[in-house]
Amino acid sequence: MARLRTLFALGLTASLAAATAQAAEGRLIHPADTDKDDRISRQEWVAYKLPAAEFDKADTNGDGLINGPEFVAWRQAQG
Ligand SMILES: [Ca+2]
Ligand SMILES: [Ca+2]
Repeated sequence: MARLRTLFALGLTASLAAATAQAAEGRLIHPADTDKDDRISRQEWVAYKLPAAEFDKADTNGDGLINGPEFVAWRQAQG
């Protein structure tokens, strides 16, 4: 019984590690991210001479920051 519990704990740890790895892959590495928090703020977006109107289109979850997946989706929408 104790052995089963240990196996379960190991499985849980492994899935948490996988989730962390996926989040890391979603990191945004972009020169506009001048404070290197892996998000582009509105100030960073405008400072990088990107159109302010496009910020709202790119920020699909409306949290005021462009994360990696949002930026990739916006770039793909640009064609
Ligand atoms: Ca930033
Ligand atoms: Ca966002």
